[in-house]
Amino acid sequence: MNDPKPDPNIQKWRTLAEKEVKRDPDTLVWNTPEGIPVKPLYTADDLEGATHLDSLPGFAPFVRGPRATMYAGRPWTIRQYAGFSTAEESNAFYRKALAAGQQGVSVAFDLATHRGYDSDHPRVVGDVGKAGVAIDSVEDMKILFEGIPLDQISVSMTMNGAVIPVLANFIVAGEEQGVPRARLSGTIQNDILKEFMVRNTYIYPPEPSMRIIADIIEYTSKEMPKFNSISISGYHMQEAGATLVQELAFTLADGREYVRAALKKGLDVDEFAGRLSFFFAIGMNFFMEAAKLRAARLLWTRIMQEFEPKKPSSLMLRTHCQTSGVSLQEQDPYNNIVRTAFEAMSAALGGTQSLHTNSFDEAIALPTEFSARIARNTQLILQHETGVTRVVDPLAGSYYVESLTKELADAAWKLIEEVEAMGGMTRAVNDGLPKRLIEEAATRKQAAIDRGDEVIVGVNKYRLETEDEIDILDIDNKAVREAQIARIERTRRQRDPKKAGETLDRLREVARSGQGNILEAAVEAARARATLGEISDAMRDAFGDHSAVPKVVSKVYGPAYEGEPEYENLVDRLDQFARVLGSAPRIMVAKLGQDGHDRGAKVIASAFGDLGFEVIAGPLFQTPEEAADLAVKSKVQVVGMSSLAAGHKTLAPQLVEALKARGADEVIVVVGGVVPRQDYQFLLDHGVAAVFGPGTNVLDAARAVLDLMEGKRRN
Ligand code: 3CP
Repeated sequence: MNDPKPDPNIQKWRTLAEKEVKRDPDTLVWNTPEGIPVKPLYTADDLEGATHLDSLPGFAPFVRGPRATMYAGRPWTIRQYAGFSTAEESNAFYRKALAAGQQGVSVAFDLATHRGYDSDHPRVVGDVGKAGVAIDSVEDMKILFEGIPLDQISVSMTMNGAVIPVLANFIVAGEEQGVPRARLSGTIQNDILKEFMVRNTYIYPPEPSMRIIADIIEYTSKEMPKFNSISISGYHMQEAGATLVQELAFTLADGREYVRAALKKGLDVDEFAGRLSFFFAIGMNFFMEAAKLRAARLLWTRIMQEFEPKKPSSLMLRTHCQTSGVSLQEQDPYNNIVRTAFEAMSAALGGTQSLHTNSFDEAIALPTEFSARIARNTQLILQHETGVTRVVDPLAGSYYVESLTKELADAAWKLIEEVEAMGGMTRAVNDGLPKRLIEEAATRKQAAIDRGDEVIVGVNKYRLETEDEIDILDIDNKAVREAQIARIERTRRQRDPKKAGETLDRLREVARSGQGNILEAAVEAARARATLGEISDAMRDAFGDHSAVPKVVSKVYGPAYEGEPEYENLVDRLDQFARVLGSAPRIMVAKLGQDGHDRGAKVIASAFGDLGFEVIAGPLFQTPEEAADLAVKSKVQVVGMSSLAAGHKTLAPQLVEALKARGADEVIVVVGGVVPRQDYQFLLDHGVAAVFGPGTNVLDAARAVLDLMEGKRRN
């Protein structure tokens, strides 16, 4: 052996590096959106001060994974999130997927169900069956799981607003399938704080919402020992634009808040802590995402130690992950298969317990059978062909990844302490701090993409001249709605109305008085065939509805563009047009229907405001008529409707008609968001002036809106 002796002299490396790139190697440092400088080289020196290094998997602080053998003993669960319009269709999809290798079920509900409305409610005409399955009562829930043995297959349900009726329906459906609740396994999302921050499918105000969560934790810890009572989610924060540090910090701070709420109910920490679970997004920053999961486990142990649990499992963070939805692009969509595969690998290297891989067409519509198969196979190939499951935590000991783990943990801890100083997450959410920080990060990211600082292949670089059309799934929501209404009517006809009424009265009383368990009362109502809407309304009577005042951040997009001629020219043009008009051009950004995904709307509102528009941010969940009223009252020239949940073909024409009916034909309607190209002509034929699909550069959109306004003024 005469290998040269390693020489770790970093100064020598710097000299050589400088010679190679002909500039100071410090210029190669990449400042990530997290504020973490990523250097071109990491060495043992970077591990100084890291206290987490020598732990073993299965032992606190679980940096290397919650189980001793991890995937060598049992690979992560392949759990694809899906729901298609009706219970029948979704059931058929789950059964096929399970037969083809999927290992757990994960239900996506439609937005009407999320917000506690039955399918026959007039506010949800455009939403029923669109972005998931419509569930109105136990009858739907039973069909959803027909032939799926609920004592063997674990079921995850993404539900937060209408969490009580959905869980109650699930419990009763299990019972009527012959599976007592003690044998039901799975997870309910049940994470309301992030709804107030980013996802917006809340129903009730924060305080009663927190009580609902505590009641669910209490009920499941006593009655359903195999069921995870909550899935504390950072996923939606990253989707809304959060940095990984923000995602990490706010999620863990949310978790701490839920623990406190359960303790306040008088529960012992060891009764419920082992059944708290987490949910993170995995984006394209490959190593940092894997490090994030390691840091999350470290910090959760640190947080849980405060509560002095006796069981080691109470300190253990177990998580589901989903590959990033926002990283998917409409342009050149097959690239999304590659993106998802890298993200899935990163989740596996980070040690996730369960994983959803997105389908390549999900930037545009619900997955087709074809795209869903590729997404599932991405995980099967990872598990069976790549060998990543053979070794626990293979990234351990990497100077870079260990250093990232520490840096992420330190930065997130700082933010967690900031939240703590404010009095905890409920207070911070009420104050609006997390929402504001996330929206600023989202706007900054959009500016970086629009400027081309952040490259997205096929979108702002290497763009195709012509795009092939891909087959997408289009849902006839009228037929779904009619079928659902027929079933609700049948259920109401066949039930004992006295019994249904009495159980609802009892639920209302439990909600109002603060005495008793809400879920327990709702199970009785579900058993008596009270519908999801009726159960939600009984609680609405007691708690009221939450409505948020929309706020828009400013001076983030503009400063990122300062001095760029493209930006300055547009500002000048708008300024000149404002002089012609006698005031700044006015645009209303409208969110219609039950779709609460407002990142796009907020970023547009913020950027347009910086450019010189006067922006009216419409509240969430408006009907087309309500939006038209506000547009007329606010004397806007343009309404920009943002649609991310496939309601555009119903809601945009209704908005155009509602404006006409108010004599406001001159108001220009544009639509932005997740709109498949196949739908553009339909919208244009129905009075929409322009459509801005996914990946639209914000400056291009602003220029187009200005062109439309100038054109209108000339005619
Ligand atoms: C695991 N087990 C093992 C090993 N690993 N046993 C021996 N050796 C091993 N190496 C055991 C576990 O202890 C457990 O048993 C069982 O195997 C299952 O493992 P698990 O790790 O608990 O996995 P799973 O049941 O899949 O649960 C994963 C978590 C759960 C805990 C994360 O909460 C979950 O499934 N979450 C999914 C959430 C989800 O799908 N959300 C969808 C969001 P015991 O239970 O007996 O201990 S979709 C939202 C999309 C965006 C939107 O909102 O619109």
